[in-house]
This record gives sequence, structure tokens and C-alpha cells, in this order.
Amino acid sequence: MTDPTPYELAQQAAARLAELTGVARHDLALVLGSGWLPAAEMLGETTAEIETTDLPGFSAAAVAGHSGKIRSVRVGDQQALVFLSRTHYYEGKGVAAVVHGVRTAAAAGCRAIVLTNGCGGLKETWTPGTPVLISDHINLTGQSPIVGANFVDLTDLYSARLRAACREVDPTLDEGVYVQFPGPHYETPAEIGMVRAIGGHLAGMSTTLEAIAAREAGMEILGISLVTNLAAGMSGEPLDHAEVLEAGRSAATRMGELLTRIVPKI
Ligand code: 8IG
Repeated sequence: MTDPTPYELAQQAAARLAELTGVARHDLALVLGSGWLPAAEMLGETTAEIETTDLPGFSAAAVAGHSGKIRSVRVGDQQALVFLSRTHYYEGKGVAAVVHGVRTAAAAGCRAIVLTNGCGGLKETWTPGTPVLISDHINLTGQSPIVGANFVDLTDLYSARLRAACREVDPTLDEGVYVQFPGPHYETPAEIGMVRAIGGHLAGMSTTLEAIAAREAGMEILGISLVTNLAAGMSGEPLDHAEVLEAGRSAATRMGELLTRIVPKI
């Protein structure tokens, strides 16, 4: 027997997900980045929680503050699929593993996806704990989740409609271009200088490959970064992961309200 394609594997995962959650179709998905869990706790009633490893194609989560679970959450009259963790590119499991959750969400019926992350910010005014809408991205991994001659258009990758909806909820929200580095090391100050030079405002290790896979699958995409630290070389302090988790806790209420109020508009 031949191995399943990534799309077939996602279909299998979605079928098992439907069995385990008792929900035939989900409406939208959220992927939680570093620091986002406290905010997502405010979304609504969790009707099922499963281990990602109970679904075909997922492997165990590896980072402190990332929990390898998926929740089915009732939000108003919608059923959301919430990934409490993601597979990062730097884990070396391959790009298909990185986007398997996104493809599973698409196969589960999700028409939209909210991709969140924790990242470094390049604007001094973005103090740790500031959420920023992703307006566009630069993918510095040099990889694509798409294999073969499928020339997917990435114009307006991050939905202008959903960004406008977010600003109706919170008019103070800023936006910026997210630059994905391979990681797992943070950038050098010189690399942050490069990010600035090429038009980036946010530096992180996720999201762009997932957004590409989500677009390929026809989903509407909302990207929100939580700036957890000033980018390398800007603060005079070294970067550390504890700072990331603390920024999430302190900003949870603001981000939780944003998520809760944006979902009905999706
Ligand atoms: I949280 O400053 C978090 N993730 N690449 N740079 C990169 N990833 C990050 C950063 C950061 N902060």
C-alpha cells in the first residue's frame, strides 16, 4: 500500500476528530502561539478536549507552555477547533508536519483560521503584551508546504475584512509584516536590522507556512501576533522564554476579549 498524501492524512485526522469530539463539522479554527493560552480560555465552553497524538499524523509537542491538545469550543453559535500547540518548523519534522493541523482543520470543515503567535517586535511602542494584526508576511524558511506545480496566489493572504473587524473591536490595534525565521535560535541584532530593511515589523518562528497551507485549502485567514519582547538588540537585554509566557499572562484579558468578540464576525 502507498503512504497517504498529506491531504488524505488530514482527511483521516478530521474523521477521527469528528468521532472523538462528537462534532461532525467545525466552523473555524484557532492556533495558539506562545502566550495565547490564557486568552483562549475565555472563548467559551469546551465541549471536548483531545490529545493531538490521538489523531493520525500528529506527534508530541516539545516546548514549555505549549500543550499538545485540541479543544472543541462552543463560541456563540459556532463550534471552534482550538489547537493549544503547533508543530514548529525548527522541530525538523518537515513542512508537512508543520501544516498538518491546518489541513486537518480544513478537512474538518473550518472555513476560517485564526493563526496566533508570540514574537519579537521592531517598533519601540509595542511594549511586551501588545497584540498586532499581521498584514502580510515574509517567509524566510525558504520552504513551502505545497509540493508540485500549484501556483497559489498569496495576494491579500491575511484577510483585510477580518483585520477591519478586529479594529472595530479594538481601534487601537496596530498592524505589521511578520517575518518567519527558521529558528530555534533568536535573531542576531544584525538580522533584526535586515528585517527592518526588508520591510518587516515582527520576527518569529511560525505562522507563514501555516498561512500558505490555509490559503491553499481556501480558508480565510486572520493572523495576530502577541509581541512578547522587543526584537534582538533593541532592549539591551537578552531574550528569554519566561518573558514570553509572562507577556501572555499579563495581556490575556485584552486578547481574550479580542478573540471572543472577533469570532462572531468570522
Ligand atoms: I515569543 O524575538 C518570540 N518568538 N524569531 N524572534 C523570533 N521568535 C520569537 C521571538 C523573537 N520572540
